[in-house]
Amino acid sequence: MIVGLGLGHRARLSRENFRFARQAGATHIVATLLNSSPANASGTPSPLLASRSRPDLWSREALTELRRQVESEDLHLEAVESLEPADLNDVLLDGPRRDVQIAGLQDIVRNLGAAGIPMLGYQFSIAGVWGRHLTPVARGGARTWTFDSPEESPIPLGMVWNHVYDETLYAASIENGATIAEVSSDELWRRYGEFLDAILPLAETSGVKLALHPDDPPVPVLRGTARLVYQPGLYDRVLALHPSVSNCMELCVGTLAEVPESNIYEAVDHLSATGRIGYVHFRNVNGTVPRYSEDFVDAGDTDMVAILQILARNGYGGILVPDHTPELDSQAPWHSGMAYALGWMRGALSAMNELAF
Ligand SMILES: [Mn+2]
Repeated sequence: MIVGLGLGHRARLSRENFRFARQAGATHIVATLLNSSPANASGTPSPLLASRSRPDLWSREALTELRRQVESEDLHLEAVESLEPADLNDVLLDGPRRDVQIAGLQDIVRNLGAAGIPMLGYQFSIAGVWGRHLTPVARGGARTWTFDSPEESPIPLGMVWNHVYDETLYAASIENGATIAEVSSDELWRRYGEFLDAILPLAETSGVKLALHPDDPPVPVLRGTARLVYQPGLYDRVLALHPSVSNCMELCVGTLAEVPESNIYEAVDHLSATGRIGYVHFRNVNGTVPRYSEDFVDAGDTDMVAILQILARNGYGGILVPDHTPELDSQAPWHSGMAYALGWMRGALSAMNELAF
């Protein structure tokens, strides 16, 4: 298996961070173009991120330049992760610009292929990642993301995830109390199936794999909207929707371990046996829905060595990235947390004779 580093928002795509990744032993990068802000000082993620379509960031030229920058530091650009909410809000909500946005997403996939980037990690989620707080509850008081089922409110108009894609609509909605309609599970799966039908044939001819992240937090309904993959078995339904070899999973071990009354080892065994893992988010967690906290790779409920052994037994030879990790008290909290996770992963894989590169 191969150890990579995810650079989880646009501001992290810097030469310094590429060099940091290489020095910490990563050989591959998963890059995010999305401008999602980390938590503010109180530990609460900024609730109102503006999202606007940025075709300039997703052009063939820009993606090629990103790959060139990554490769100039002796790294490979394995995937780009997370679509801009403003690029698919009407695909998620079945809104008036749905067909225009599908065409835009087809352009993105085409451009990734032309730029030699083999994977797109994505989520198909209306409420998105929501309700977590940075809390000092990991080992030694390290700050980490926690979830404790906060009270849910419906989503205002002009918003998907915690991103506002239409400020006028959003402002009016806050004024008059209007919210998006409830979305049933059947309806969400219908929209998702149409999305896959429109994108996957092109992805396959472009040499790009689409890797779906599970819904985090993994609950059936959040803020009045159904969730797609909130149990490991629902990936079977995703794979059954379309037979394309480009229809893959972004296997987030942490998210799947948050699922109550589910066995993470059986889940990883079953899913890795399909051969359809695009790449792995290698993350540990304490607890399950309705209350959990993310933890160090060697400190949560999951035996991550056992996870590696299952992946190895099923022939998985792809990329593992740390996803998130608790932050270490230091002048570089994010970097030190990541360096710790990367070192642990390389050590475990080396001991198993499973470390590639
Ligand atoms: Mn993840």
